[in-house]
Amino acid sequence: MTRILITSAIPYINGVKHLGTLVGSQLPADLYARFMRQRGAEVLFLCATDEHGTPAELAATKAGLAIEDYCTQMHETQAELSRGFRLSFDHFGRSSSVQNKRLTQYFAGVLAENGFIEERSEKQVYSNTDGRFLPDRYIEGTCPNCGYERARGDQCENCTKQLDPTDLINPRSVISGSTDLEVRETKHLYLKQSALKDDLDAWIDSKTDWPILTTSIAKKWLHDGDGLQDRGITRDLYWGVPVQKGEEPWPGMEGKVFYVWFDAPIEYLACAAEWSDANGTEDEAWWRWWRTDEGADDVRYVQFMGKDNVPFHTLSFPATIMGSREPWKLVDYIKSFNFLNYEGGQFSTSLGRGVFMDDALEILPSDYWRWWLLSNAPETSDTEFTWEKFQAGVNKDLADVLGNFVSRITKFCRSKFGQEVPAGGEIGDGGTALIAELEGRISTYVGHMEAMEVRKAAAELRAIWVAGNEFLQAAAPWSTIKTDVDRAAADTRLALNLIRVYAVLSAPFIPDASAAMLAAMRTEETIWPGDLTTALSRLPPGHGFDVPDVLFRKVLDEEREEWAARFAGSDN
Ligand code: B3M
Ligand code: ZN
Repeated sequence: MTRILITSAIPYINGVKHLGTLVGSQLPADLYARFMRQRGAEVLFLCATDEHGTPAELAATKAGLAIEDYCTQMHETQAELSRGFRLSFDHFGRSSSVQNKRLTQYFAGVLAENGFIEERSEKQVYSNTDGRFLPDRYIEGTCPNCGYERARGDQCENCTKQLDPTDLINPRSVISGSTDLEVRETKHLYLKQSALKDDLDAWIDSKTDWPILTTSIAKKWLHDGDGLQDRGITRDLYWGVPVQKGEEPWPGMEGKVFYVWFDAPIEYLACAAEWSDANGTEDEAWWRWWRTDEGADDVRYVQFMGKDNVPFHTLSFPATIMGSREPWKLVDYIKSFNFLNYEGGQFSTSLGRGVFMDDALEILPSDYWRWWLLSNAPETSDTEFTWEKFQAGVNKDLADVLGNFVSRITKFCRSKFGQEVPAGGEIGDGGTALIAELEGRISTYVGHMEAMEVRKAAAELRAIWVAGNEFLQAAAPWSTIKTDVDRAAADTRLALNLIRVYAVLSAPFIPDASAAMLAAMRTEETIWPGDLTTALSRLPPGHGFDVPDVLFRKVLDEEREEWAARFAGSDN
């Protein structure tokens, strides 16, 4: 059986995520996981909260909570929202787990043994006003690469360049805003990524099937400018994985922790360990997903992430894995996404601009969001959420096409034949043509889903729904019933069966509606339709059904206006 390991970038713990983050990793990862499970693959789908680093500390301080308590609360909040969006993780872990601590310290130890870690005395920004060092996000300034004025100490959000705090022009403290900063000497560990450059280069070159978005970002940081830089992997912070060499102390590194981007990807492994521990399996059972000498050589490992995370997943994390010189699995495919913008600008947490996961579920059920976001996923370029586009997409695709099909045929059958699949007649020319069209479309759909071409898959699924509507419109059993009852019965039977097939095909996109359709058809038969003629006769004459409640309601103009005003943010 095909085995697929799927990870979504792990969201920072600091606060509820907006829809852009959701569609950039967790949601498409879920789509793929659900689809692959349906196709009979053995899937392990992992995600977690990214709990270390300065964003977490800053948010906890703002919330007036101890960092440990803040993380526990926010993890539960994010887990609840994931359930709300029906994200089907096999495990939703925490990068602050003991498993991650152990593995992070373990990798640091092996990397050091192999000569890939170097101690360097370096200059760090120290804030006299705040009485502390200002690593990463504790400092902001102008990006030396692109001139963006709000670049953070660890990365420029605008051009994705990885930075060190001392690179920033006109730096200021995020805690106090102070510019009374000085550069002081402190000791840190560096991962010698440059020593692995040739390995990384050859590895990326071998990935000819990766999306251009992924490889172009990787190659840019490998070859542009000064090429691949060694990275500082420790910080002067309280919260994080304490620096140790495996289980041994690391002289000179007391009181320091690993940099969040060192331990966060290791959580992908740790999450598998957490999952396995939670299921009470043997200690190293998860190795069959992660160690190529323990069976993981036939696992296909796919990662999902936004483009700003690509450098860390194509360079830094693979450097950690390669530098261990141990048979841990490297990723096989990286599906990356551009950004989703909001009404002509960016989503903004600080300004409350845009729709966040909790708001979204408060105003509409998750399938509405899942469908719109996935069918508009920012694959080839940045895309934009606007309330008008959202309203149009939901109303047309979900209410007018799919919802209308289901309601029309079930209501018609109830009124003319009763609440059972009618007997009589045989598939006619219209039905035969429909089956031929659907066979082609379903195989195209499968191709797009396997290739993780999310928008194309959504467009094909929509076309599959449209074909059903068109068949029904042309067959018009409400007319033929007057002259040819068998014709009307056979066409109605086909259309009722199509509801079940639609439920199966659509489940990865809209799992709740899919379940409602199956329930209405009083069936649990969810096997992927092979031969379509057979699949479309699974509900035989006499099989009872219910007319479902409205599957999808329309978004009204007043609602659209109200929501647009409500989520415009404090600067508007
Ligand atoms: N938490 C960044 C982000 O959420 C980071 C991803 C880590 S993936 C190992 O965009
Ligand atoms: Zn920049």
